[in-house]
Parts: sequence; C-alpha cells; structure tokens
Amino acid sequence: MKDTAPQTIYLKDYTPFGFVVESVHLTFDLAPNATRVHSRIAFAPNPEASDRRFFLHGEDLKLIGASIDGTPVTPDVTDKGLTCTVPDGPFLWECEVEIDPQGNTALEGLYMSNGMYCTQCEAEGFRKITYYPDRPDVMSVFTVEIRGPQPVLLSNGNPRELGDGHAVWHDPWPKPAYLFALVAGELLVQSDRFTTCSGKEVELNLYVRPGDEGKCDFGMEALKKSMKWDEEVYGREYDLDVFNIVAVDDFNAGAMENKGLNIFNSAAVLASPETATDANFERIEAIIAHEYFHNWTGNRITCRDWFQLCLKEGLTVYRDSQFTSDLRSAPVKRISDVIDFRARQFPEDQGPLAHPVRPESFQEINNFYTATVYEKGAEVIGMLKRLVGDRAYAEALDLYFARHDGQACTIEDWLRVFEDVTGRDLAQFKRWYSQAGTPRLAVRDDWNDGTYTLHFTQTLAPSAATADPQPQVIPISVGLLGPDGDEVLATRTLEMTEATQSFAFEGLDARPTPSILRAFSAPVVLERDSDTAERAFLLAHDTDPFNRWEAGRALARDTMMSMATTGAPAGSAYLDGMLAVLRDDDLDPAYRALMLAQPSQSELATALAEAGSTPDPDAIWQAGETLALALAQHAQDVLPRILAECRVDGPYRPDPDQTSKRALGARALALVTRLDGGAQAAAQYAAADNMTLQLSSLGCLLTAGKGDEQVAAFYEQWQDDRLVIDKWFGMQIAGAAPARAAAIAADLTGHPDFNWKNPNRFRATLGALAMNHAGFHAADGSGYRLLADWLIRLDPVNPMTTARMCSAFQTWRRYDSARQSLIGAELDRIAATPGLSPDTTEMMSRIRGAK
Ligand code: B3K
Ligand code: ZN
Repeated sequence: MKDTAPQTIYLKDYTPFGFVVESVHLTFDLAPNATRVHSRIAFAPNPEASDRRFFLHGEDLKLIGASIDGTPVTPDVTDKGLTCTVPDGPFLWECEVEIDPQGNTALEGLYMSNGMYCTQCEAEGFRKITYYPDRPDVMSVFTVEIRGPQPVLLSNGNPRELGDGHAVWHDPWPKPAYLFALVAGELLVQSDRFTTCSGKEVELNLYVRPGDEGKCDFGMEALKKSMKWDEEVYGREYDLDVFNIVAVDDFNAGAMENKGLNIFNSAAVLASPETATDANFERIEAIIAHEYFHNWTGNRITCRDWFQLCLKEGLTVYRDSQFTSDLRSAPVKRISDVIDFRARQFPEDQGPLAHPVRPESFQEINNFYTATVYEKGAEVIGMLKRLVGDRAYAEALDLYFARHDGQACTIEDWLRVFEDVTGRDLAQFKRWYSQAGTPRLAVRDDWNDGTYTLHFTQTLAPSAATADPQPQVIPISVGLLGPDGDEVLATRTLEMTEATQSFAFEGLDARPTPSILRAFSAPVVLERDSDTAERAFLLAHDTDPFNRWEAGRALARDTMMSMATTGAPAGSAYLDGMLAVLRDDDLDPAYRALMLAQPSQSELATALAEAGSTPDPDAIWQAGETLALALAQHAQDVLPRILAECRVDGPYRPDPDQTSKRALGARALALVTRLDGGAQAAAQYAAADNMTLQLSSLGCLLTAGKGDEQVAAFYEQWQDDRLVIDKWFGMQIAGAAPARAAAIAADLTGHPDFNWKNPNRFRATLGALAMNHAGFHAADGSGYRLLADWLIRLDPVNPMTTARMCSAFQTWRRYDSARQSLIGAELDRIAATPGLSPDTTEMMSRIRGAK
C-alpha cells in the first residue's frame, strides 16, 4: 500500500547529503512499458556532512538488482526510496530498475507523448527514473547511453557517439538530477548555428513532430536573439557545442531548462502566422529567452534546496522581462506584467495560499511554482536594482557569477554579493523574501508655504504564513507635476524603511500633483484618496507612462465599482479621458490598446472586497457590458479612423510595429461590435489571413452573441491542428455569456476532441471556465461543480495539473454566503475523494483552512 500521508518539509531542517556524487553513468534500454535503466554512480563521503545514512530517492521503480563495488547488495526498499549499508570510503553503486513510461500519465519522470519518449524531472521527477539522491545540492557530471529504435536519441550535453539505435551523450557541467533530460522519437529537426562572443560555434536544433516543421522559424530566431542578448547585457556565453530544443504535446508546464536539452510544451515554441496569435509569438519569445537564460541562472548556479526556488526563477523572470523590454516596448511590457501580476499574484498573496517568496515549509514542492515565487521574486529583484542602482546591480551580478559558478546556492548567497558590492546591510530588505502578503501603502499629503510633503504608512496584514509582520524596505518612485501639467520634479526613488515615514519637497511655486509608485516601483497596494479630477489630470499629463496608464485604470475601476454597486451610469471623466487617449496619435497603439482594456472582472471583485463590499459577479459583468457600450457610443466618431489606421498591409510579421496596430485594432473592433452587432467583425473574420485577426474578430462575434457559423467553420478549418483546436475550445467558453459558460464548457467536455489527459486541452477548457468570472461563479453553482468533477477525475491521472488548477477556488471567501457554501461543498467533495494525491490534498487543506 502506497504511503500518501502528506509530509511537511522545513527549510530550517536542511542538512547536506552525506555523499558527493563524482560521476553518473546511465544506460537506457527503451521499451514503452518496460524501460530498463542501468545506473553506475561513483559516490564518496561528503566531508561537509556528518550524517552518513545512504538513502536514495526512488518512486514507482521496479528494482531488478543492485551492487556496490561489484558485489550484489539487497537494499531496504520503501515506496519513497532505498537505504543500504555502504563502505566508509568511495564506492561504485550500480543498479538496474524497470520503469513504465507508457503508463506514466503524471508526465513527471520518463513518459511518452504521441509515441515519443521525454522527461520532466524538475522538481522531483528523477526519482521516478532511477534511485538517486534527487536533491538540487547534489551535482554531478552525467554520461548517458540510450538504446532504442528511434532515429532521434537525445540527452544533455554534447554527443559522443550517435549511431543506429544507439547514442551516448556527455555533459561536462556538473548538474543536479532535476536538469537531466532524455528524448527519443521520430522527430524532424530544424538546425541553425550561433557563433558566441569568444568565437565558439554552437549548433542549434529544434526538434518537432512531422507536420510541425513549418512552425520553427520564430522560435529559432528568438533563441539566437536570447543568446546574443545574454552575452551583451549579462556577459554570459553559452557553454556547450549544441543547444537542443524539443517540442512536446503533453507537458505540465510551459517549458523546462534541462542542460543543453530544453523541452518545451509545443504551445510555447511552435508558431506560424496562420496558427499563432501575436500574443502567442510574444510569449514564445519570452519563454525561449527564459529557458535559455536559466543556463546561467539556474543551471551553472543552481539552488541548494527547493526553498530557494526564487533564486533561479525570480532572477530568470526578471531577466526575461528585461529582454522583452529591450526588444519591444518597455512601457507596454511593464504595464502588461503588472496587469498579470495583479491578476495572479495579488489574489495568491492576499488569500489562503499566501506564502513568502522563499517559503519556509511545503508538502509538495510542485505546488510552489507560483506567481509569488516567480513574479514576486522578479519584482524583488527589480526593487533591489532600483535601490542599489544599475551599475552596482551589474557589478553584483558579475560577482555572483564569478563567486558561485558551479554551486548550489541560497538567497543569503545572492544578497551577500549585493552587500559586498555596495556595503549596504540588506537584513531588512530580506523581509521581502520571508514575509508573505501584499503590503498596503497609504499616502496623504500636505502643502505648506512652498513645501510639499508626502506621508506614507505601510501595513502588512498578519497571515498564517507571517504572524507578526515587520516593516519592509519600499522603494517608492515619485514625480511631481505642476498645475499646468509640467513635471516639476523628475522621478526620484524614495526609500521607505519605517512603518510611517514622510518625505518633504521644498522650493515649489505651487501645490503639485503627485505621481506615486511610478513604474510600479514596489509590489504593494497604493492607497490614496485621490479624486476623479486628480486621476483625470494624471491621465492627461503624467510623464511616467506606467502611471499615466494607472490613472486611466483607476478611473475605469472607480466607475465600474460604482456602476456595479449602485447602478450609477458610466463616468464622464473616464469616457472623456479614453476618448482623448484614442485620439492621441502620438501614443503607441499598443499603449492605447492597454489603456482601453477594462480591468478584469476578478480585479474588480478584488477591489470591491478590499473596499469592504461583497462582489456580485453578475453585477460586475453587467457593469463591464454597460461601460463598453457607453465607451463605444462616446467614441463612435473616431472608431472608423482608428480601424482604418490599424489595418496592416503586407505580409504578416509578429514585430512590435504590426503587433501594436493589431492590438489597438482589436480594441476598436470590440467597441464597433457594440454598435453594429458584429457586421464588421464578421467581415474581418472572413478576410483574416492570420490567427490574430481570426481570433480577435471571432471573439467580438461571440461577445455579441453571434458567431455560431464561424465557430463551426473554424473547427472545420483547423481540426487537424491541436494547438489551434485548444484555442477553439477556450474561446467558446471565455467568450460565452455568463449564464451559458458552464453549460458550453460541459458540452465541450463531451466533444470527441476533448482529450482531457492532455494538460493543454484540459486547461483550454476548464481553465477557460475558471477565467470567465461571472460564468464560473454562476449562482446555481454549475461552474464550481463542473470544475470539481473534472479535478476529481484528473487527480489520479495527473496530480500536478490538478493541484495547480485548484487555485481557481482560492478567492472563495470573498463571495456571498450562498456562493461560499456552494464552493465549500465542492471543496469538501474534492478533499474527501478516496486516494486523493498529496498534491491536491495539500492545496485543499490550504484553501479550505483559511478563515
Ligand atoms: N523550471 C521549470 C519549471 C518546472 C515546473 C515543475 N513543476 C520551467 C521554468 O521555470 O523555466
Ligand atoms: Zn524558470
């Protein structure tokens, strides 16, 4: 009987492993249900460790035999691993296990996807391949031999021998087991080359399934741009002879940075103009960069233990955001990131799943690949850079690479390089890593005889994760505008360290208007009682593009909140402000598109809950509909011109210029659809020659309650393209009126193409339902029930994806008591499911445990 009782692991209990691994030699004899893995591992006592118990992790393995220095041994085996008596000095461990890749539906360890073998080992999947100290602080050099009939046999590092049915790979860089990878299949390759800054030639290969070879160009270009950028900006050169990427259809995450052999969810790498949207292209570029950048921040320097996950993820997200800002528009990237951050990280940080950027305990580490670890981890690095300055940041990074190359590190190591370079004491700053929750930053101001003063108060609500919060270091970027809209104080970063702190600005001629938290300089909630006039003024004049957008967003939020709670009409300051933005041809179209986007319904639900009222999902949805119509009417004279100007002639390119036009064009079309019932959207759909236009026009039609004919035609056109069919599933649910969303989703789960074991298809369907705020929260509970039914069904097949999707319920306590009891009943039902995985069990206990 398998032991599934959850076990809690604590950061404070860390001890090093009793042995070092001097080398690893693995041989794979591939067979779908009975792959043999032979391991030959050279162990030696670890002088840094005192505990010499020899425990190797191992799960779902059939042990065939083991020996030490050639003598057969009989280890004590449990379902978590094995222990064995070993010599006092160095020894050679050999072991043979049998595994079942075909039966592995959890997609962790070695598994099969459409007949191809592939692996996913982070965080703790290697233990499903063979017995090993599967922890990131055990690093070793791997040689891998693969035997199988497949024409393509890949592993990490450089190829040593490539023969018929046989390949040997050697990775000279010591690495933890979570970076191990193996791929075998009938794949096609697109190849290219990159010459590094020191003149080394690197072979670049992108492996795909036959049929996907037309979707590789963009990913390959993105890889070359990433390699060049990392050399130019961070001084990081690639370190192997080959860099391989493989696209896989069944994958739990976006992609994985295995050393020299990145494995990608095909949705995160394959793209063509006909099948991928502008947003897909941009995401692919960012993910390719992210995984590539991990080669240094994650692989060469890795994590000592999984509590340090943000060490590699926060830094690598920060680096990929810099890359996108450099290649595209920095303000648009910043605004998009903050929209996403507030949508995903704020609810997590302010609800029952709150945890510090560096958690102090976990049951299942896979549940901590979160927006807090990744995106808040990146925000913390952005703050650090803002505080120490660009030059010190660059010096600290150089020192980090020089000092820690080849090591498994901690957040303490990371902060120490900044302390050593700047002489600053970062003890208080470190609270960003240890305290959970979003600080609230209240500000008031006064004006006295030429001196303007800002008074700030920071508060952090106590939570289960942080019982006694202490003040944090908050970099607050501020600018001041004079009465005519001129900037009287350029951006300056104030450093707040106390619970309450004031900053005075002297020698001003008139009371200024403050622009506070420019560029979202810290991941906090700013609380300022500013009136509509001040927001409208900042929307018209702020020189900081982020805060200018923020002012428009605040106007939208304010008006939608009063529309949803009191039935007030759409605010004229918002409508006039948006009209002025639409008309302002000096503004980048993508920036205007972001301005015109409404805050999401769940963002409004959060804002309402923060303001002390109970969000009503139907009223919020209705407010959005009313506001969109009001804006369309207000802007109707200018919309035809915008639509015409946003038309792109010539061949499709997913570059910033075209993407920007299409983004604004899509917003304009959505407004026009409110007025013409979908006539222009139908025309655009009929004429569309790329997926961006096809999907944006179809989305408009669905919002207008039309589009049945196009939905059917879309399926006919794309039924053989699984990535496009994911979109087909998702858009019907995302675009459905709330009353119909759960029923449409339920219908689609009966569609023959609803291959629910494929994570992309599952997310496209049930994830889209969770994203349709009012539809998911339908008062009859049908949305909750459908999601719970499917989570219960998926859990035994794929616990990782199931557990992640449980977070759809994390905000449940903010809704009315009727909805809370409906959700509570579904959570009870999931939690009571016999044999529920530890992953989902942990999520249920955290989500339900909150008051
Ligand atoms: N490091 C991987 C994440 C793996 C997820 C494991 N559950 C991808 C990334 O962050 O780049
Ligand atoms: Zn990452």
